Amino acid sequence: APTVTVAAVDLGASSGRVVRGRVGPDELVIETVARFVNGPSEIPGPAGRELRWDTPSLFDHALAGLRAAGPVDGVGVDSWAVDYGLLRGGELLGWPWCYRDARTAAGVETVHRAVDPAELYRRSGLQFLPFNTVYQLAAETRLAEAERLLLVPDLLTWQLTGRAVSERTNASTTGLLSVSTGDWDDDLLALVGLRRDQLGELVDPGTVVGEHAGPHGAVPVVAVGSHDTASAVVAVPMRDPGVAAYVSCGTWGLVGVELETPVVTEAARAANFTNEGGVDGRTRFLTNVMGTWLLSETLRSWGQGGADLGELLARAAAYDGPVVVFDVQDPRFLAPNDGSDDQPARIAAWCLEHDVAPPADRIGLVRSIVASLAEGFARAVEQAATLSGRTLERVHVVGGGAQNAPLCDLLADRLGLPVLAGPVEATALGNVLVQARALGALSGDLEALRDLVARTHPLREHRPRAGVTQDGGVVVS
Ligand code: LFR
Repeated sequence: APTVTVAAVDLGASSGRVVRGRVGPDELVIETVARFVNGPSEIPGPAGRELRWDTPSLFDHALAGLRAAGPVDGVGVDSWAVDYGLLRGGELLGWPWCYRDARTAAGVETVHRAVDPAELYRRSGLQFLPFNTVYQLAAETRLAEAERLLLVPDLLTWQLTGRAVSERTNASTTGLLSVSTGDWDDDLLALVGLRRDQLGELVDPGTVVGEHAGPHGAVPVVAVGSHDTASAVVAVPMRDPGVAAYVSCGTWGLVGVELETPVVTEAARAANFTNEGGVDGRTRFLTNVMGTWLLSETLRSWGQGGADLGELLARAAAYDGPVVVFDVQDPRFLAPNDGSDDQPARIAAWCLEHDVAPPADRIGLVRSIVASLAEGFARAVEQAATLSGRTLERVHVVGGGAQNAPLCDLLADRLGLPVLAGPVEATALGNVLVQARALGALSGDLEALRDLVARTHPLREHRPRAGVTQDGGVVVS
């Protein structure tokens, strides 16, 4: 099989990148050719501050990255889930809303008045997150005007090719796709006032969607697992998915296991586990844990951006003062900092409400966040095992969190299982791998793709430390 060179556009909530990958049966090398910051823009609206994505600028960065990547054999796009753009006459009807905007509360009420949450779960298999597209649409005022609704990666794919599709892994995060048929649920579409002809044709990862007329000639655009988490799970180097859990840790920590068939039991719903669509028809049985968002917003409130995170984490690892393990899943942490209320203040308020002293200083706070994330991840791993009836032997951590050694150590200690850290760029790798297979440079199932990752990317093993079962902190909840 020939070697191919492909470009992966990977758009995250806090940063985006364009990665060039060379892939063949024994080769998987990626190089980041462009990296740019992202984040919700706060713009004044009739009802106060609105959080929206400046996708025109974001896509301009992606296009510049594609030019910088030089000649390639394919392009694939992935991004965070649930958010969408509305189009009319080929133009955006305003910047896409960010899922962290508070407008969704009203949408949740509207939908749950019409359909019982237990019934919704049976239909879509999706965990309850207040920002699932179905709730956003119930709060959307411009849907009737729109000719098209495209999720964020499909929007860029449309811009590149002129073809409107709904890639299936990301479509599964809307709450509008049937977990049993894999097709849109007409009753739920009707409930939010969405017509099938407003949606793009459903396509599976691996489909060649069209061509992008780039500066170096026409290039096929390949649908990948366009939900970033779906791409990340492709590149989790699990040798035996039956005994491994994964944590894809970036802005969010997505914690779960891969299944052949969905689990839509009442117990799974109560634990807020989702059945999102994976590449090759697999099920991503996982739950959203708050993730490094807690850290990045804390740093942002200190006016520090991301620059000093490495140093702060190193100091936090050596910190021997009191550590508070708080509930990272408290919904108060979902919203961005605002003028009067930021993440450190919310954590302090949580502590006071639970009769524990808030962290005394910044290093103590960073350490508490790391310990609390590890606790949140550990609980989710245990739930994934119980709900799926599996006995786990190891946990993989991929994404930026794989670089956070204290986090991986605490997770290993708490679970008494080895944690295998890496690759950091799992999402981009998953994107590149699915393209390479679609273009004929690779063959085989996900295990074959993961084997290539394992052969080309060394993992760091964090063994549970003897006698350490938690962080020595106060566990309250
Ligand atoms: C991770 C992610 C999660 C999704 C959240 C919001 O980047 O895609 O999987 O729940 O962002 O879209």
